[in-house]
Amino acid sequence: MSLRPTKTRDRLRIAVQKSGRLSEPSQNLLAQCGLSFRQSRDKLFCFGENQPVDLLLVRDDDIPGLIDDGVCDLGFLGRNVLEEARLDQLASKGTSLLREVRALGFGGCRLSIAVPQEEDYTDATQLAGRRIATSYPRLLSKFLADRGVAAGVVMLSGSVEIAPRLGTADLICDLVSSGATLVANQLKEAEIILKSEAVLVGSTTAFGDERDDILAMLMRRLDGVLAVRETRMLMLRTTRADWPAVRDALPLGSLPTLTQIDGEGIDVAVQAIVPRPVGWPELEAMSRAGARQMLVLPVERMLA
Ligand code: PRT
Ligand code: ZN
Repeated sequence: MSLRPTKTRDRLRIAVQKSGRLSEPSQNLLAQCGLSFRQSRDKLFCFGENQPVDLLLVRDDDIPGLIDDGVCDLGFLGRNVLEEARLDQLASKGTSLLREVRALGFGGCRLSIAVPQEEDYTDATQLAGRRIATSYPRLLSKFLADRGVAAGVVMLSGSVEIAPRLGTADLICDLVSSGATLVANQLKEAEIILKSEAVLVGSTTAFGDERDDILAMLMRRLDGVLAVRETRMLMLRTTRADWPAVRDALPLGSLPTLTQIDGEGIDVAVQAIVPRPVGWPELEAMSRAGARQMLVLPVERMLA
């Protein structure tokens, strides 16, 4: 199959990180959407077996360009890489077609400026005149410009955290998740520049061919998968007399259905779709209001 961009196509092509943090969760998400693939011998291409959706396995840094060139229609990417690429395109071309289609809820991290642990950091004015090492020069420069701070931006493509010890920079601006890497390098988080997670990236231009319907199918399924991740089914029993108090104690946003379960009409069963996990304090509040036999269940599939 040719990978050259063509004007019209009847299959959707998605760029996925070949190996790395986003590779497996991205492919799992597509599997949850009911898509199955057959991988090519060179492991660079996955042919969609049950839907007209194929995958191209690449380095994450190549994904913005592949979408921009029309080689791929969508991609799974960290918001940090997307936003850096968008700023880069805006600076070089004055425009960017890249857009965040959905936030996916995995690969969470922060792009942050870190300073030496012993530094008493109060605000961004302290960054003035210092050299900051980063792989995200556009995002860092924008942050500094927005605050009117003049600092040096030192571009490094890797091992940013050791730059202060090597003397190539004073501070760093890098991705942080647990914070362990910063601690190991005697640094601490001072400013969060961007809160990131994996996102589905696409282009602002419509396809005008079969891909529009395939994309609509994929988004319907993806939204279903993303919605049920947080959704819980809550089941409980109560009496008709207690129901008003129990209803008031239901987690915010619950959609309850009431069923009468005995001839006298005293006991009722309640089923409620709750848009997020239900914690012990909420169950205890419902119990105080008169709820019994409470069950919280995960939801496997949901189609609105
Ligand atoms: O080979 P390829 O170019 O495709 O992969 P890559 O090495 O560029 O990317 P990869 O797989 O490391 O990360 C892909 C995406 O995962 C990133 O763009 C982020 O959106 C997201 N992500 C989430 C992270 C982290 N968490 C993360 N902790 N990316 C990198 N890190 C690194 C960070 O750079 C630092 O070195 O982990 C270290 C910090 O981690 P903590 O836990 O010690 O704070
Ligand atoms: Zn990369």
